[in-house]
Formats: sequence, structure tokens, C-alpha cells
Amino acid sequence: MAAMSKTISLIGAPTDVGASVRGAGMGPDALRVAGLMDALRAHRLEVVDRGNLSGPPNPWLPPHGGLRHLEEVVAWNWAVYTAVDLALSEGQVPLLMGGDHCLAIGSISAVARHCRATGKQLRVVWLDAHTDVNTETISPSGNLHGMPVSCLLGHGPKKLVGWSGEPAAITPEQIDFIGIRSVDADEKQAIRQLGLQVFDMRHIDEHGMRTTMSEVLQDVHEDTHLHVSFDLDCLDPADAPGVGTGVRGGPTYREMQLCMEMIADTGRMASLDVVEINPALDVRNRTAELAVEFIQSLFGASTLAR
Ligand code: HAR
Ligand code: MN
Ligand code: MN
Ligand code: MN
Repeated sequence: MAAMSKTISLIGAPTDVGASVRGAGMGPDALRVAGLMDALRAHRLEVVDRGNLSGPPNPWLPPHGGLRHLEEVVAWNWAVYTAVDLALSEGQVPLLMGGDHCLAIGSISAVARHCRATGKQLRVVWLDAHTDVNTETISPSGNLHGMPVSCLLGHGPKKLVGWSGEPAAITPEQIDFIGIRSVDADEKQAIRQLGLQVFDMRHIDEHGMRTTMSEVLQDVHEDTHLHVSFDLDCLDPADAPGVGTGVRGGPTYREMQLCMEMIADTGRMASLDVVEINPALDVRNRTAELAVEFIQSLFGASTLAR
């Protein structure tokens, strides 16, 4: 494959403050131990590891006003926002290593601001078993990793909304969900009201991954900045046991590879989150190793033509 011109910037955010299961804070090191840097370099990609961000510890408290650990989630996301903003301003491709999925608030807010400044069209592909469209009023858990999409759409606690410089970082048309199979009752209603495009497992069962991804990527063009938010629980827990909220019935290994390869083929992926790897629940780092394989594919490694 041809060398990609942009340097990939690895940013570790070792926290699980947004989750209900402890352990995702060890995700960044699990990815490093699984050889993420060398795997990308083997494909002649430039990679720098910026190390881990720092932030408050997990106080492990019950929800307050429908939200758990709001202050800690704000602090971690601010660190992520700053680091992703810096990487983008230096012309790099930020690869956020979570950490739980609440961190997408900071990451995508920074990307949205960058796109506005550079005139790029932002598109987000959300790979997940869950839609993460809860709010503090409808969430059954109060866990902020179930709410990042709402915050990005402008519906969430004030402290986590508006970071991109606009009331909402993205509009519902800018995000597509893939692999969905667990949506809470009120969350379903929110999805309908917002008009979100959810390509759930039923859609993939009926139409296949190829047709699904063709639909998702059809309006990606040369001015598109494609952001991929990859929650490892998108995969089947039989393949990826190291996640806190696994749901059976995910895409197969080959379906997921095709998804990644079709994203790579666009040549427009310019930022990436890899979240929810929980080494405390994993089996011999299998989930992190699988993540490394899929990340390689996202950067075009398995496409023979390149
Ligand atoms: N929907 C559930 C909640 O809000 C669980 C979703 C969070 N799980 C994640 N994020 N890993 O995708 O509590
Ligand atoms: Mn998620
Ligand atoms: Mn999930
Ligand atoms: Mn769409």
C-alpha cells in the first residue's frame, strides 16, 4: 500500500468514569501491548505516541441528577478535546485510545470545530452495539458513556454541550450508526424524534454489510472529513470478550473487516476513536489484538490494491 502522508497521533485517555463496569481505563496500554504502533508502522504509516492524558480518578459514586461522575467526565473530555484539537492543528490524524465512550464528546467536538474552520464536511460513523443517545432524563443507568451522541447533538448537560463553538457539534444527518442491537425504550423514541439513521443488526442481516456500507458512505466526497467512533462492543462478545457491556449477535469477523475496508477505500478517514476495551474482562488481550487488526484495516492495510 502507498504510504499515507499524514502522521497518526496516538492519544491515550485511561479512564472509565463514564461506565458502570470498571476496567476500560486500562484500554490504552492494552492497545500498546497488542502492538498497535508497530502494526501501523509495518504498513509504512507514520505514527507518534503522545502518551496518556491525565485526569481525575474514578470516584465510583451513584448518579446525581441522572448523571454519574459529571465533573470527572467533563475533566477527561476537556483533556481529550485539547489533545485532539492540537493533533488536528498540526495536520495529524488523531487516534484516541479510550477509555470509555463518553470520551467521544471531547474528541468529536474538537473534530467538528476543526471542520468548521477548514471548510470540511464532517461525517461520523458510529460502530457500536448501542446508539448512546440517552440523556440524563431518560438514561436507565446515568452512565455518560450511554449519552455522548446526545451531547454532540446539543442535548445533554450544559457542561458537556457546545464545545465545538456551536450549540450542536453535529446534526442528525451527519452521523450513521452500524451494528446496533441494544437500545433502551426511551432511547428508541429519541432516535425517532431526532431522525437518526440507524443501521441495526437487522438491517445488516437483511441487506448485508456491503449494501449497508455503500449506503452509509455514498455521500462521502473529497471535502469530507470522516470520523470513525469504534466501540469494541460493536463486535460479537464471542470474538471480543473484553468489553463491559457486551451484547451477543454482533457482525462476524469478515463482516467487520469489510466494513473497515470500505471505510478505508474512501480515503477520507481523518480521525478515530477506539473505545470500551476492558482488559479486566479480556482473555489474554484478545480484544485489544482484534482491535489492532481492525484499526490496520481502517488505515487501508488489508486492501491489496494499495
Ligand atoms: N444504553 C445503556 C445505558 O445508557 C448502555 C449503553 C452504554 N454502553 C456502552 N456504550 N458501552 O456504547 O446505560
Ligand atoms: Mn458506545
Ligand atoms: Mn457500546
Ligand atoms: Mn446518512
